[in-house]
Amino acid sequence: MMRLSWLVATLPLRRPPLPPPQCRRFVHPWLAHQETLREPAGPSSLGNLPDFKGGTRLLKEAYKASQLVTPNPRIAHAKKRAAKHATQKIDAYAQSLSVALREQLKVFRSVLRDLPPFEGQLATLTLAALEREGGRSLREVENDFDLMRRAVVRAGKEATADASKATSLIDAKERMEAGLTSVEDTFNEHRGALDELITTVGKLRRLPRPVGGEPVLVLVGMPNVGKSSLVSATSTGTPEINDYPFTTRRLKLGHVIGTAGRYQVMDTPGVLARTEDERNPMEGLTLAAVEHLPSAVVYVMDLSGTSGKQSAPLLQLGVREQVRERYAGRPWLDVRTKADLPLDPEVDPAAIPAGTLEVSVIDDINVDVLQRSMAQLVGDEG
Ligand SMILES: Nc1nc2c(ncn2[C@@H]2O[C@H](COP(=O)(O)OP(=O)(O)OP(=O)(O)O)[C@@H](O)[C@H]2O)c(=O)[nH]1
Ligand SMILES: [Mg+2]
Repeated sequence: MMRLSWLVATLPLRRPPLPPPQCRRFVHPWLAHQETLREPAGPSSLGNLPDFKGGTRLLKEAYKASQLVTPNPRIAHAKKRAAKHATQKIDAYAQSLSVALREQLKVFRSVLRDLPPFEGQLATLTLAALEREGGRSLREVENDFDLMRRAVVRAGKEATADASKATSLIDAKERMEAGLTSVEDTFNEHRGALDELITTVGKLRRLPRPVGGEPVLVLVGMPNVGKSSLVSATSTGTPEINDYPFTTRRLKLGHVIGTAGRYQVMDTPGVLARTEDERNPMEGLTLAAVEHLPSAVVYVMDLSGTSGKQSAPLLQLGVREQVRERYAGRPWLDVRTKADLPLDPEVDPAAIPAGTLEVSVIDDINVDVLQRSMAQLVGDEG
């Protein structure tokens, strides 16, 4: 009989099953509190925005719908049967287009209306920012889209009225073909409106939506102070970095998978020294992220005086006070970046907030300490 020890020795080595990944929840008191307060997941999400069908597909579907219409054998009179067939075919074609357009717009509007607070603001502010940058407002885009649908319906009605006047079988066929062409031409004439709405929907669908349940560290600071450089040095994020202000114009997410948990790092557009009601939509995005997400703030300052006039060190310290006051009690970390450069003589060292971490991504000063501090901020001792 085969001995058991021999059998065990000849079995292929099998790894013991891996323990389930440790997904420890974040524990910072404020964040934990937020977690208990968290609203149930919103009824809709930007990810639910309908995948708008393009013009070519809609035309194909309309053509198929019109092909399904057959002459009614119960109409005995051949000329009348042909005229009726022509009107019904045109009607099916135009209806297919107009119903598809109406339904797409309806779902789009209802998803936008029911977004949870952060996504709602994200959508609104992004659209407002796009408009400020020379784009058209969503209302204008929607209006054009609606005009397109109405024009298609009108063209369909005119063509069916015309087809109903057919005087012979050949005439009915000709009027039917002319009618279908007229609806198609009208659709194509306004097709830009559909394309524009599809582009807008695409932009909204691609907006960064933080993974639910994972804390977010939002980097806040004035323009050009080095926020994106820190996101890039500490997370999977690969934001654009440039030596001029307002490089970052939208929210961007990076991820960190620590030894005991995961969190997200959010890069943001710079905020300027001004009152809340003067803020533009780009700054609104930054503050909406802090406001609505289970977020901790990493306030980034460049006190070397090399970030440009708009981000003079004293202004940065002032904005810090303003933001800190607005989000009192929020987990908070002060970071002085570009620590490879000397302090601006304008800055009184005593005015630098206690506990500020000095970091340089250029000389690799304290980047590892920053990573640990960020992990601790969200409760992951990393
Ligand atoms: N000397 C030095 N320069 C740095 C450091 N970190 C960033 N910079 C430079 O500062 C400039 C701005 O960096 P960004 O990371 O784009 O700054 P930002 O705050 O994201 O800028 P905006 O997106 O425009 O608000 C770039 O030229 C960086 O190379 C640093 O530690 N030391
Ligand atoms: Mg940036």
